[in-house]
Amino acid sequence: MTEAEFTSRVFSGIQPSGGLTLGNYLGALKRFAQAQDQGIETIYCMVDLHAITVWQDPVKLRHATRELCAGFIASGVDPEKSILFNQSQVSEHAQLAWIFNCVARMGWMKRMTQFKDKAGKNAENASLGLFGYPALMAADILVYHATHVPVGEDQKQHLELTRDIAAKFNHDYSVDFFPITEPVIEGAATRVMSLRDGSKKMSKSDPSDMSRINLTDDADTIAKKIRKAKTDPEPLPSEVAGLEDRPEARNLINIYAALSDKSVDQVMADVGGKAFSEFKPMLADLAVAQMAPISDEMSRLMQDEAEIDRILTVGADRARAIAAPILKKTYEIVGLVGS
Ligand code: AQP
Repeated sequence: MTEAEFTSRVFSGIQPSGGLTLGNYLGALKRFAQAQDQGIETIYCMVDLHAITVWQDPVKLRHATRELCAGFIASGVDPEKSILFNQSQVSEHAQLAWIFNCVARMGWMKRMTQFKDKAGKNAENASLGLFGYPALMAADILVYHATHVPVGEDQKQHLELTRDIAAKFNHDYSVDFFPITEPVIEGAATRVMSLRDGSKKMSKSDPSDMSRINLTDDADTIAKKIRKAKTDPEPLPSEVAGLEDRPEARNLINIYAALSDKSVDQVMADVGGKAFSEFKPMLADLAVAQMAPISDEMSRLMQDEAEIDRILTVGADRARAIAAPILKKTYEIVGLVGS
């Protein structure tokens, strides 16, 4: 089998490790819905096994998984058109991850910046799961022979590792079995930054709630967070080049561009030279107009948890139908008896 024979298939996932942020929406969810609407086969996963690589309260994890499912649907992912499920219901992910634990090298894992960031100074005390996170992520993708993975910029290194694992497996076993996956990191908001610090990624686990816009924030909260977002004293520059070395201004412009589906150049043509006191209310209005309907729809969907669970189970059955034969073939290639 050559690479060209793999049909286009999109896979991506999000951790139910807290509430969804504007970063998750612009960097991932919005683009997931766009890929689905282009008619490509799309598989989207709530990666709960990834979430537990750091401590999760069980009650909160269950809630966050269902809320994440509501977030996917409210952002335009249709469970009829896409396959939508939670990772732990399809055991093939964890089974293939074990094979990849035996393919990936310790040295590769040690280079992962996300591990270093999340483990912090006390790496000896981090879970083994956090260290092996990228092997599970490679399994998530490759158990479907996915060819394209839309993600934010922060996942680039993990996707390079996915390619390395696929290539090493194919090489070690002299097969052309796993595709060399393409990361799809596109658009103005591949890295939405914290509203309090333009050098830090907007993240659902940041201790400061003012650093992020949550998909569940109401209109007043969104407007307040944008009004209070850190900026510098200068007005916006008149050209894109003037945004260099102004990370907070750049971030707000990127968010505006992504929300309005315009390029950064187009946005600068519209708002260049304005004071932040004029620009921030424009951005707040735009954010509220886009986010409020999503937040309302999430609340509506969360009123029927049984229906969310049903959607996840149906999605898991559909996912397993693709994953099981690929895992079986992997076991055969590896030489495991009984497969
Ligand atoms: N700030 C961001 N800008 C653009 N894209 C982002 N993504 C996350 N934050 C941003 C993208 O969202 C998808 C799912 O991410 P995840 O939940 O699996 O993990 P993460 O990247 O670690 O996100 P968080 O919010 O920072 O979670 P925590 O705080 O739990 O670690 C990915 O495609 C990611 O690129």
